[in-house]
Amino acid sequence: MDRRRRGFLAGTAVALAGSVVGRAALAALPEPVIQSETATMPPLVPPNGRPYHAVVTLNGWTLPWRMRDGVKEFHLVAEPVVREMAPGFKAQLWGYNGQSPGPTIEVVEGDRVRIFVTNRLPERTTIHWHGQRLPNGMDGVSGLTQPAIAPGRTFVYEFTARRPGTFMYHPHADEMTQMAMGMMGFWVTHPKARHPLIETVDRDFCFLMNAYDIEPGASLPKIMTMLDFNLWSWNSRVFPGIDPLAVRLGDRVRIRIGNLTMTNHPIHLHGHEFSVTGTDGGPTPPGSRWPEVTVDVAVGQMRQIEFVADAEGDWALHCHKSHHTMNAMGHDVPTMIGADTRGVAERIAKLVPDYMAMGERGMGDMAEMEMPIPDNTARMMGGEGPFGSVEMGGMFSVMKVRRGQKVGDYADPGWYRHPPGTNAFEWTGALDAPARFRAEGQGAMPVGKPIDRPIEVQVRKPGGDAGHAGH
Ligand SMILES: [Cu+2]
Repeated sequence: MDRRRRGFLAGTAVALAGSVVGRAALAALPEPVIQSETATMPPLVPPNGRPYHAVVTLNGWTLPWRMRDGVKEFHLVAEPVVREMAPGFKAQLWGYNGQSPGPTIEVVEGDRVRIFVTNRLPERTTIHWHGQRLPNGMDGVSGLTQPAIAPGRTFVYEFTARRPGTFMYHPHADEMTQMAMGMMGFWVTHPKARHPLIETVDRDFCFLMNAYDIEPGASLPKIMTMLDFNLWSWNSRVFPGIDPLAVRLGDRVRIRIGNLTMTNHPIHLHGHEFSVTGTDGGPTPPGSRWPEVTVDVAVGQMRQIEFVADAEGDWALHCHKSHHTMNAMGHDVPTMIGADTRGVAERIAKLVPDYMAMGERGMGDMAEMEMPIPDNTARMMGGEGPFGSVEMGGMFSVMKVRRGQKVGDYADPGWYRHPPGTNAFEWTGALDAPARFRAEGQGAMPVGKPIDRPIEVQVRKPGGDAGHAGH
């Protein structure tokens, strides 16, 4: 953690001398802080202003600000970035300040906020501050509330963060392209004092859900894709590239989730029940809360869930759409379960080098297959756990609840050591045939005699001739 914190302050946060913005303008601009690492950074303890309990962005970071005459000044730079989406797989995306998504912005209810947005993209952009109460002219909708920010130009947004809660930011200019390329970021406004609907928590995590369509072996997303994305990511990372959520046993935990993909994601947590304590519309009143283990986050929505992490272990946290816990693959693969493909691969391999028959026992083998994949491609599924492959990809992570996790320590504690005798185990005794097989067909409803004559079936077409009616 210390290594990371030092890295955050010294090694990886690089002040950028802009060639885009003139020197006179730079004198008034806060230096943009650029992040080059994909590791989850520790919470940014506010150095000034009203104190708050900072969030932790999964595989992300919070943007430092400059306090100037009581105004919190941030500088976002929209630019092409290289994002490592998983070890061994880098994508060419667009983002902010060196990463996609951009840095999380954290402010306090009532803060005056000034955000400089410099456009280093090859095309125009804006930023919309999703969910904020602000003057209409600061809403960031290209053409509607402002002219678009041309390449090379810097715009200033300024407003008071009026409402505490969970928000995000994203372009509102050529949205289809710019969001498909990864332009988005998280925004948290902390309450300025004790709030009747906002509890103090021990750990406060956040991430945005995004999706990309990148051919195996390629690195640039296809921006015309409407629905058939092949990479389902949290903060532009796919499992096993998503960091675990390290938690101390007994912690009250909040997880804030925003959805900027083109479909809904039912997010499921193992081992605990949570309630939805807020949306991008604000905190939910206690009377509206009920226990859940899965929360569906629709397109353009945000949800914050809360619970007490009272069960030690490694608990999966994932999207419940099973195709969203897989990485890029060919979609045109026929189902081969039960098919005997022995010999087929050898014959096809003579025509197609590197061909491999896929999944005759299900697709689980894919996780372990040492089949050749193109360079710069995340495996379809994998992730080595303590008992073998986790056989997951995409929107999957692990919440690691540990008695010994220190307050404020977000480092991965390693795999859970299960107390002896508490793991599922293999049965090694005798296996009698299950009783239900013997009972089948002999109960209160006998099968009856087999039908020994052909059955004639005729179909009546709607609106067809009644004379052809069958029976
Ligand atoms: Cu999903």
